[in-house]
Amino acid sequence: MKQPAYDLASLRKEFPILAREVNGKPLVYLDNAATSQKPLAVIQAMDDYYRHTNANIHRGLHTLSQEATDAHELAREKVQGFINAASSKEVIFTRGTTESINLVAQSWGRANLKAGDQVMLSMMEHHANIVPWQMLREQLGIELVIIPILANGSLDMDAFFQLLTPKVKFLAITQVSNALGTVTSLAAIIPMAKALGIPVLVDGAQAIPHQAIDVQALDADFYVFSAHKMYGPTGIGVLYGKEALLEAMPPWQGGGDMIDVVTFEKTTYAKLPHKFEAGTPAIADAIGLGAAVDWMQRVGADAIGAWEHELLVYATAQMKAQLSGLRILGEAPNKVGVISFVLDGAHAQDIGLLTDQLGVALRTGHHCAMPVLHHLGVDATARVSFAAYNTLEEVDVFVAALKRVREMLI
Ligand code: 7TS
Repeated sequence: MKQPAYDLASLRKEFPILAREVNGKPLVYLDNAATSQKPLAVIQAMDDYYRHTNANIHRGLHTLSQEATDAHELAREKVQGFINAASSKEVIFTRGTTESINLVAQSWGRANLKAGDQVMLSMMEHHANIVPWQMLREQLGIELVIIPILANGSLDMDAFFQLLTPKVKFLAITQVSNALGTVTSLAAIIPMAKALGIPVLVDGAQAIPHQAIDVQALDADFYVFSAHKMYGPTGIGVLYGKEALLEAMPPWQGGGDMIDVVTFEKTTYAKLPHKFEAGTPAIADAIGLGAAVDWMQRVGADAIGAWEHELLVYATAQMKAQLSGLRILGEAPNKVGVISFVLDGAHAQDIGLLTDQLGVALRTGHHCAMPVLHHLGVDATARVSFAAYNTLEEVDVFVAALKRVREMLI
């Protein structure tokens, strides 16, 4: 078995929460696709900000306000470098993936789509990349076309080519499915869409914790993600957009900070990126995101993904060898470290409750991806998802816990 490219034992010590016990057992945290744990570097950056720098930004001439503004904008530059955006103006801070997609749907969508236009999604989108487009359908009368999946959880590329007609005016697609772990073939999909002049939004929420991202190489028009799934804090995320598109889009929310001049007759708007950042932003959270970017770059995003792949291969093999009545949902050839599964005779909720008794944190339910689970014929699964700090020993504890669950329930 390969080892990670980094020192796993010392990396684990950077995460204080991993030292705690749950129900009298050492915590085995395998719910990383829901949210990852946070390293000291992130916790301390936010603590430092509140202890030494806290002030509102872009508003005061006083020293603290300027320092806070500088720290906030430095975080934006870190994100720009992390995803290789051409300019920091292309990095809009939002509350997370969900808010980023709603912003694009309501701003770009309302300005550019009309009744009968099609927005293309895939079968395995998170609800965050379905419901905003359904709301737009109610508002504008657009249509949604859905790229189906194959039995192994891969995208049906033949169907994609057939559905990609001139009626499609926008493509919003996930890079990685949170429910199945499938990595979609964006290198094939995006050029096809771009050849027809169709702008593409990539939901990177489940991709960015596991690999280096280059939005220019991808040629995504919009790329969205949340800090909390990549070792950063909750409450902040990113909308990357190509500058020309963002320039042409109307603001979404109005308020302070996003304006140039306000009179009761007319208001002019601030330049990018502030045009899309109404109100006092999540300053400490942006600084925490910047620290998470530094942390991931220090460890190496690709090194993290490579280790998670080892965990995926090991866990999949152990589960198949040791558990009868197991069905894994999603076995695409290109997967991240996510395993969604059902066990004959054991309800997902019972698996969740019983494994929690043994200190193992995993997720159960529909994972906010009801359409794809229904398509695969289940209402709920149990799901484990790996992060940089997980170990082979933790996989063993998890598989042993599942064996106990089987014995208790059947
Ligand atoms: N898109 C994908 C692919 C996701 O996995 C999630 C969250 C979101 C969007 C929404 O992100 P948010 O930060 O705005 O909430 N996925 C999950 C999950 O799999 N379990 O909990 C949240």
